[in-house]
Amino acid sequence: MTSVDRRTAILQMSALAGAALLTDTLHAEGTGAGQAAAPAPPPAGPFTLPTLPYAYDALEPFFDAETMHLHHDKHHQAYVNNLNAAVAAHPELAGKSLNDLVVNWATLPDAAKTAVRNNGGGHVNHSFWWPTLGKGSAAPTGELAKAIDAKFGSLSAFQEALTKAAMGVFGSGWAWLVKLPDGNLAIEQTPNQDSTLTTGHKPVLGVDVWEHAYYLKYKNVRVDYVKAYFNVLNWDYVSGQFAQKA
Ligand code: MN3
Repeated sequence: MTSVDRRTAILQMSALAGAALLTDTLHAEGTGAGQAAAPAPPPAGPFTLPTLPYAYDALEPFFDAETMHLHHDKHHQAYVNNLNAAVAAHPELAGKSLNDLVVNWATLPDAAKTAVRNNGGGHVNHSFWWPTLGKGSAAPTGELAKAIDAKFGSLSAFQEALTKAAMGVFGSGWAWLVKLPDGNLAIEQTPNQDSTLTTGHKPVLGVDVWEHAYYLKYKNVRVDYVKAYFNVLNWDYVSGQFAQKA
């Protein structure tokens, strides 16, 4: 049908059915009661879910495969989708890097702040986190081993301090080992999906203490999950990353 034919057909239909039909149609569209379109899929970019750098069952029995599927494929994906939706809704965010958005979320327009803080934070935190897990060596090496000993006295004292911080997060959040601008190590907590990058503190490693990270396997016993975390912390990777950081 050509466009002229289509217009003719529409005019004929209008003439036959009269203004009442048109009014009904408009009314139905306005309320969503007519042929409502399915919700638009989230934008596919600019941000994308990184692939898990090991198999979903690679961290068994400490982190179970079902939790890893949900955590990576659903929770992390949701942060990515919501961040992409925020960027689509706020053209002034276009072209900004993930780090730029997360570091500067507080300077963004009010309508975009919360979405970027929560979902940009969720994306940056989880993207950082997955590669720090795996079954590497049982202890830090090189510069990181020296720095942990210097700051905490021993690896076990550090583990105790991080566990205490993880247990002390009220509700959902993270406990981190960070490198401060002066080069010193510190343990910090962030609520929700706040990132330590916002305060200029570079994460070295961290433990996600949102219930989505452990509830299927560990129920309400967060301390057992934190113990398990130390069994899947990839010290080789973390030590290598630390040595590379300026
Ligand atoms: Mn999580």
